[in-house]
Amino acid sequence: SDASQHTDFDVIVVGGGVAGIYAAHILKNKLGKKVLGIERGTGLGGTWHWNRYPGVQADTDGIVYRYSFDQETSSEWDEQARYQKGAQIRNYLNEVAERHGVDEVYRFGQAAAEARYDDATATWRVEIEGGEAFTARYIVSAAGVFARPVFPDIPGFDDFAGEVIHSARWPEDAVLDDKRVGVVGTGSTGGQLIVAAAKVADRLTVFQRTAQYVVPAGQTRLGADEVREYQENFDANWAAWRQTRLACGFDEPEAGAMDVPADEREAVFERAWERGGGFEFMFGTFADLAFNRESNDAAAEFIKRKIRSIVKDPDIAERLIPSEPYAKRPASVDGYYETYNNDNVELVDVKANPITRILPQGVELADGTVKELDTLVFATGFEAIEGAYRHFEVAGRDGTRLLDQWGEAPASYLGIATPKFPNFFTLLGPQGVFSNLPPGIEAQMDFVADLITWSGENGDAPVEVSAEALAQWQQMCNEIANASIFAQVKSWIFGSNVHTDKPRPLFYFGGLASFREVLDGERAKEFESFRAGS
Ligand code: NA7
Repeated sequence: SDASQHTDFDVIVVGGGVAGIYAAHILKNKLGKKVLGIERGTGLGGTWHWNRYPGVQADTDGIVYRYSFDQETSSEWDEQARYQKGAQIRNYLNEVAERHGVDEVYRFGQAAAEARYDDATATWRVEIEGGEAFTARYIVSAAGVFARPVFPDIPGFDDFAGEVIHSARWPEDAVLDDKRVGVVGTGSTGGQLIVAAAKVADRLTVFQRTAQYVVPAGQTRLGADEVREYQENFDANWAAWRQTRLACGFDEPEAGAMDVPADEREAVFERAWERGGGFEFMFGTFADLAFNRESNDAAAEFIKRKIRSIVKDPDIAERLIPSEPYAKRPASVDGYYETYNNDNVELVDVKANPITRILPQGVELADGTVKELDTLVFATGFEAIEGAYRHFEVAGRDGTRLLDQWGEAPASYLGIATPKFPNFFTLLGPQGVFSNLPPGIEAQMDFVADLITWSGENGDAPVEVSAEALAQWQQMCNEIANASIFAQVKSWIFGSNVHTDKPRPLFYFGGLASFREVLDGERAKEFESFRAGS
């Protein structure tokens, strides 16, 4: 068909976060495509645009929490800081986009409301909120992993006299100084927020449902020589990191925790604790904490001992000690447990004593106690991945809805392609790679670019993944995920924070290096799995 002559754009990119910016860059500058970017926010940055709560920062090292295609950073980036703050990452993403002319293709403050595939012309029509519509041959949906914040279902929200805030929708003018603040949720977000809020609030009440394992982040300053070494070997460093599982920039050990004597094991954990970093503690100490229960227990026991030694009040320490295995996305926050030694901080166990309703003056608990508050913050997380499509309706061949196609077992081949959705590519769709996200995104988008080029070389043949290829991928993802200890706890990685009775593995746990091998295998077989439409 020659439908391309009638489309407004070659490609529409939905979302302007880490993934969307890279997608728009590759499509515009490498492939020379006519690109439209659609971004709901008022600026670029995605997760880093929306998350502005006090204390927000990356907990993956700055040397790897960035793109690898452009060695420059940005005016606010602190080359010597181990971790960048949220505002620094937001500034970085915006400056990278400007440097490559990517910001120019975006329309801001306009959400993609609907996308519909027309079989006859092999084109997509995307409608934005307000009704304007555009057509394109391809869609790259970089709609976000954390696009849909979730609030708990507690009655009385509207009665609260003070301010109710979700951590991912922080109002510019919100201040916690000298306020009576409540924080619900103790995940990665809650941890950062709790430490920051405790420093300024008059009183901080933490409402904890499930205690988590939190190791120190280890924010520190790199030496000038370390920074130089990193910059001089930039490409070689990245080439090596792409060959690892997590691509977090640390060495990944071969040995399991039970392969070494107890005193050595203890010493390895102690060094990792001193250095800080959640992924580094979980994946840089021993190879098998996520897969071997005995190894996992050893790490968990180590952290439990740390909690008991840091937290002065033994009752509070017991409440902070997790009863689950160490198997969520690993959290790391400097000063987390120390914060509970502060006089202005109170810990409420809402599993034992749930919040029953919100009153004008605060929060009422099951035992009748009322916690009076000026500001109530929900750091209660997100409906990961699928959530982005609750307000973006995507209809593929025969009008099939994307969320219906995914159903209760969301899966896309390589996190990229779903049967019945020709020329529609997700970045970090369900069952994409579990790794440090920027290099995972680059790997996915480089592959999508190759698919688009291949289609162009084949008379614009629609690119559609076969059901068989997806079924095999899904089976492998499920097998690996279900063998991991992560499957034994509820978290957004399994969608089980929202879909509580229906865990669904949302990631491929085989690591980035092997993920990239699968991509290369597809390239070598000339995209054999993507010819369902032909
Ligand atoms: P998470 O990791 O999903 O954490 C959400 C937290 O909120 C967690 O402690 C939850 O407890 C808690 N929560 C959720 N609902 C409730 C209710 N109804 N009552 C009490 N507590 C509740 O989200 P984050 O924003 O911290 O992190 C998301 C990702 O962003 C993170 O992993 C990084 O990749 C960056 P639960 O454990 O469910 O009992």
